[in-house]
Amino acid sequence: MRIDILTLFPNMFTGPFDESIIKRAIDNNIVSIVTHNLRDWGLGKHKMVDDYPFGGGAGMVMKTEPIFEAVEAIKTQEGSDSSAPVILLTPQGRVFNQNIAAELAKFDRLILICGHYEGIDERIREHLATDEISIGDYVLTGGELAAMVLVDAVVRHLPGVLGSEESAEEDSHTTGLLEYPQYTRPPAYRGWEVPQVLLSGNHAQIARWRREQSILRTFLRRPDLFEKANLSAEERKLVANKAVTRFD
Ligand code: 9D3
Repeated sequence: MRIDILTLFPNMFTGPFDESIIKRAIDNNIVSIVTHNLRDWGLGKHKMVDDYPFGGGAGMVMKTEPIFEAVEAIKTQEGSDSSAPVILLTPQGRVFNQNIAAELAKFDRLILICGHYEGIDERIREHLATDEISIGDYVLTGGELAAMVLVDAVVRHLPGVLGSEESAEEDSHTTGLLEYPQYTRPPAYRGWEVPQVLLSGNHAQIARWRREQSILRTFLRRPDLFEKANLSAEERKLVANKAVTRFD
């Protein structure tokens, strides 16, 4: 997959993509992440990329021409795949989630546009972007961190990025439940003990305990996920019997 990112702050991307799993994916040629400085398509000798809003008001608006011309130039680089989604990161977009990440991972090219300043000329939204994505209901200073979040979540889905153990583990997220508590050595630290069942070696019992913990934890912390979770009648009863004791 190739991911092109248009931004006024390309340096913001160097740190996060130069570590750990994303770095390995890049080194293994599973993904190539190309940042482009929008300033390179800026207008005039000042390389202008933003301007005052028509109708007045506070803040600056990102200009249309640099972004259109940047996307058109980028599209012609390396096989002009015109089916590549052009994704605008914006607080007004649809809210990103694991399903969207999996869907985006199926494309062999993505083009991301990071907004900055108070906004972006509406014609970019209307005539250039094919998708608009927000990463949640809080205000960032720009689309860059949102683009990094999106890239990280998408790249994890590409074949060969995760080990077989990790990708199997991903299924636990697809069950729609939160993860069970994990422990490692030592078995006791400052008197805080690891649950006995995990030291028992009884794998059937361990599996049952973990499933139960996942269910109870999801019920208590994420009622929205619990409602949608794929649970047996027995498992739902378990919660009715056990979880209530927490509210006593
Ligand atoms: C004055 C109204 N503001 C909207 C809440 C304007 C505004 C604030 C911050 C417009 C853009 C931004 C910068 N944020 C993003 O570009 C952004 C974002 C976000 O702020 N939250 C969650 N997801 C995203 S994706 C891009």
